Amino acid sequence: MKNDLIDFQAIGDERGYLVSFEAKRNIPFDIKRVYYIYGMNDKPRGFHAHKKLQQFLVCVSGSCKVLLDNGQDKKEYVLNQRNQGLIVKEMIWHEMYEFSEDCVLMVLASDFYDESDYIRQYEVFKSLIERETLEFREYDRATLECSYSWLNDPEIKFLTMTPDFTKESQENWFVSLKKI
Ligand code: T46
Repeated sequence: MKNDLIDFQAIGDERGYLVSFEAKRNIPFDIKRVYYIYGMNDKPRGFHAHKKLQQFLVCVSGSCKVLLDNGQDKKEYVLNQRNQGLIVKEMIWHEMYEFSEDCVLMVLASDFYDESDYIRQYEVFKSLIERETLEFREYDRATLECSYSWLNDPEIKFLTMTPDFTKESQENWFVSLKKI
């Protein structure tokens, strides 16, 4: 998974630091909502993905860990820099945990709160990801030749309920496809 951490310029002088976020300038979406969570304990939060929402997480006080999971790879991030944030795009499963006592996690979001945008069951998330990554291709002769060994693999044969077949019967079936 590519690095989703973004560093921001902190403008500092003898009075302290200032960090600013601007929609579509240093934040890659229009900001429609800002919220923050605080007073966390050892109970992890998150455990969902959003269908369309994009978010940007900044730990403005203390620290926490965030796990991002795109359905194929998982990556853990530590948020403990005031001038660094984590992009959480749509269809990314996220979990937050190991909050320090003083943790305040601020979130910039691309849309208003909408519970119907949430996917809160991991199995549903996984099946939606798998559907997105399915690739359709022509059933050509190369596929036919590969499929002979796939379909004779005992586990695949069992799972797909494929009956016994010969190369010749498979060839006849393939030729018949062209007539449809
Ligand atoms: C994320 C982390 C950091 C609202 O009414 N409005 C809102 O804008 C939000 C975000 C939540 N809620 C309600 C929905 C629930 O009844 O507040 C309750 C707690 O929300 P949730 O269980 O989603 O809280 P977290 O901390 O598990 O997750 C939230 C965001 O949903 C999530 O995307 O990144 O904060």
